[in-house]
Amino acid sequence: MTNLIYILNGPNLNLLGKRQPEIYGHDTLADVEANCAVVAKEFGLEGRLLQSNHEGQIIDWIHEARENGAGIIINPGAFTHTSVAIFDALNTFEGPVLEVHISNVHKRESFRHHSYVSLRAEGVIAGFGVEGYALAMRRMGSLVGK
Ligand code: CA2
Repeated sequence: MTNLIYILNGPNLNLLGKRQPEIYGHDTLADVEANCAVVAKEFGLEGRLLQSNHEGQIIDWIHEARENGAGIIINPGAFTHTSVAIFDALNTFEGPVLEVHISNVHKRESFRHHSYVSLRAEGVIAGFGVEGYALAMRRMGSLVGK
């Protein structure tokens, strides 16, 4: 049984901590990875954080997770609101899926209120800043950890 949790991030999230700190905060994806690693260890899990600006790459990683992932934490970025392809890929994954948004998407433009991924996710965290990732990892510990 694998203990690997994929932490997938979509377009523009490579800029985390570098642009628009008023919306997305000052922490970088490297900080997110470090915070998740601490929580993952508590539960005997390992996190693998990945980011891509390309939809197909994210789908390929979801397929990879089908082979060796125990769970997926995903912030699909803007693909959240547009991608039936990511939704379809997540539906081929058998473990738990948790959706994270740094900002409170429900307080923002109406086009951010709908998520294809939420139709698949066991849980959704939005508006908790980057802390949402570590909270999702804690929940993953309850769902699949030791
Ligand atoms: O709140 C979130 O986490 C989002 O998934 C972020 C997406 C947005 O399209 C979603 O509606 C909500 C945008 C990611 C942009 O990431 C940046 C990070 C830092 C600076 C600029 C962009």
